[in-house]
Amino acid sequence: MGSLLASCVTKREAPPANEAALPATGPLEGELRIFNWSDYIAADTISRFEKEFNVRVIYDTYESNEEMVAKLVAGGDGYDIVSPSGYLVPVLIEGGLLQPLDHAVLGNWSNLLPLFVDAEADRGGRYAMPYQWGMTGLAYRRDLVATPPTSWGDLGASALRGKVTMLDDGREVLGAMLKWRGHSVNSIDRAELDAALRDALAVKPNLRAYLSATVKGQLVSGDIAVAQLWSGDTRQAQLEESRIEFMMPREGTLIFTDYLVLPRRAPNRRAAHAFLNYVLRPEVAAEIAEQTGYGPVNGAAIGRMRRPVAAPDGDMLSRLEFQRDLGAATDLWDRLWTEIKAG
Ligand code: N2P
Repeated sequence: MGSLLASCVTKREAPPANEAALPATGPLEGELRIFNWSDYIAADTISRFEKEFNVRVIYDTYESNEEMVAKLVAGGDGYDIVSPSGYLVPVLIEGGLLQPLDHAVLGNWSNLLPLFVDAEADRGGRYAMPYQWGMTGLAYRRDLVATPPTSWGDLGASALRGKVTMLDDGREVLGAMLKWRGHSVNSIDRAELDAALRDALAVKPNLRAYLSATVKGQLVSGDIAVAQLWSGDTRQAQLEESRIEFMMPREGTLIFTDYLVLPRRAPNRRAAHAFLNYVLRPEVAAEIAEQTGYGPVNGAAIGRMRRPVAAPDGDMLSRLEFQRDLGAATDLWDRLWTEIKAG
């Protein structure tokens, strides 16, 4: 992804002719193509939208930002909505890969918590609508570990050999190894990154695989005892197996907000806006957050949830770090991740 992104940003495709949002008013197109993270929507969100708005939705999923960006940069898939993490939003905007939002048709926007609207990914939401937030930590089966994990270093514990996974995501794997040694998840320091590479390669023989959302089934079956995993996906797994726990390693971890954006060439601009405004409804947002286990960014949704994820408090917050764009170091990270996967 690094080189793809870097080249598209350097080439700097001309931004859309009219930098102000083109109007998204008028009759909806009959089709909408959505590309979202897997297990990141409620069971009925799409079918209810299709019925109410008379739009046919094609819904595809991915497992990492890299996978999504590769498709976006290749330009061939005609998606109307994709869901990048916050650190990618400025890169996609800079690269001219997004179209601005038309706030005139996003009447439910004010339901969003100001904290998320004012986030540095895209202050005020010119291009990106906050969708959900979450954290990365360790999901583990309390019945399958002798002592609960406390540190990122526990992924390498020999007692767990073959019963451990890490996310299939370079930012996550290198980020965790950096945190383990007390560094930033956004480090661009060569020595710190070389150490993170060595640590990742040292932990690798202990791993069953690099796996993302799909690891849930293996935690439930007990094939995997400890997994680096996102908070919401862990909550989904906990509904099936109550012996699954989630913990934040003592060295700290990353917190993310994911956004909904319209790729520059999104063919169904009006239907895409209708979907965004639909997701901004309190009851729709509440259902999505409830069923996926992630944090709601929609203030009006919180009161409608049975079990809303609480915003991190002071002590937790001090150990959380948002991912940032790595700029020119993206290529280096990309090379290190390739080396880890191959090693
Ligand atoms: C969805 C996980 C998305 C969170 N299963 C990672 N940004």
